[in-house]
Amino acid sequence: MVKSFVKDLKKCRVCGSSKVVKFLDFGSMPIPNGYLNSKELVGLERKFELACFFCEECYLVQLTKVVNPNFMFRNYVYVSAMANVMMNNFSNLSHQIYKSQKLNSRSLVVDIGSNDGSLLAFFKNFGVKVLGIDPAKNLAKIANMRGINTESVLFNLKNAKKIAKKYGQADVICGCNVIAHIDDLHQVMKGVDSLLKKNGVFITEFPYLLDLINKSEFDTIYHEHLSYFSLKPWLRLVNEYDFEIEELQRLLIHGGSLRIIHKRKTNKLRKNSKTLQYLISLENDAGLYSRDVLSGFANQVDKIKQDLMSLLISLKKKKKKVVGYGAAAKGNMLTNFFGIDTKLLSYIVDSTPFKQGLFTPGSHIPIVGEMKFRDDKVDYALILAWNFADEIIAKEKLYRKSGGKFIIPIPKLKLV
Ligand code: JHZ
Ligand code: ZN
Repeated sequence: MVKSFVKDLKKCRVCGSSKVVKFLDFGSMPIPNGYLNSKELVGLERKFELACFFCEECYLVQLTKVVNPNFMFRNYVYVSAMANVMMNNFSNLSHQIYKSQKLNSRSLVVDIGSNDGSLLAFFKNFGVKVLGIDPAKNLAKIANMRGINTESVLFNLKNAKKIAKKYGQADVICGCNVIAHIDDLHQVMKGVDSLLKKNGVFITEFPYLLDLINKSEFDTIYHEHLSYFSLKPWLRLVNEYDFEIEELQRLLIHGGSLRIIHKRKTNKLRKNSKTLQYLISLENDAGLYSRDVLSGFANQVDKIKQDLMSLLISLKKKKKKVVGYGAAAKGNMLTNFFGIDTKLLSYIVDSTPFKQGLFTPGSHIPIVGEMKFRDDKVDYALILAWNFADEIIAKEKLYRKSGGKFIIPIPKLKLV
């Protein structure tokens, strides 16, 4: 039983300041991965306020309404292994760390938010010991079945201590696309601090606020993502626990992410990042430290809405068959915020077996497998998982050969 569905944060989750001000409001939205079965379509569907706040003290962009993680993540249908781009990214990360850290069969790699064990499977292939941590019981089960030892718990100091006692301290701790989902960032850092060896590395990847703003990626703002990091607030957080950034890499994944490699200040092998100050200056130029500049983001969102909605409405008038492609969480944000339902999109294609047969939250659009799409005569497919547009377009060559067109909504409306 979920005790309370939403908690209201009054202070910044990094610096504790109460100078936290709203700059963007999306109204009430369903949870982004809250897919429904046909019976649930008629029942009560919970919606929660979705608005972005800016901390005037440390510049963290964040949500202050925190939907209970037990409600949001218990039965999680998002599976990392569904996109090759993700797998290539994980393969690249494991290679980089295996080599730079000179890992061996005695080394332990822990992954926070390990999902189906996809990242750890790469480390395991190198012969290192691995441990996944993920509160989603359904995914931990899949990971354990494929031989990736996974503890199904939330990551916090208490559980980190238990894990350190049971498995020993880790040489490497990864947290990819998970830190932004955790409300109590100080618990994460305390947990990392207690579980990581003296000379260990802590690696994180998250969607980068600079890309979100520059490329109008408003639909990556949803209840699961509680923080939208730029480097100043991130650095402030990790410095508090005596970690420093050794290396920063900008990744194309998820519309633009950062990979950050941290070591303890006391680690004698630590080097200083060469790009940190450069990126901070780019963030400053882009207005990420100014509420007024961030407030202008609403206009970018409006422009995307107008362009996309007028296209979809004109296609409907012309009686074209239009569907969605990729039932991503971000797609649920976009369809709900723009008011797109089955009148405009007949269905959404998705390769994730867990999602097929279900309906999207709020917009109630049915999700079908790729075979249905390939059998149908579709005129236009709106790529809701626009971050994987290249992979999807390459996969669906025949659709385009037979006259089908793809619509890419972000960063700017494009037809291919
Ligand atoms: P995708 C996820 O968000 C979830 P989402 C999470 N909240 C997070 O933080 C971000 O990532 C970063 C499908 N697909 O990854 C698979 C096809 O059907 O963009 C997925 O359902 N065919 C943890 O959900 C969806 O698209 C394909 O060929 O917004 C993509 O979802 C490909 C490539 C994907 O993330
Ligand atoms: Zn702050």
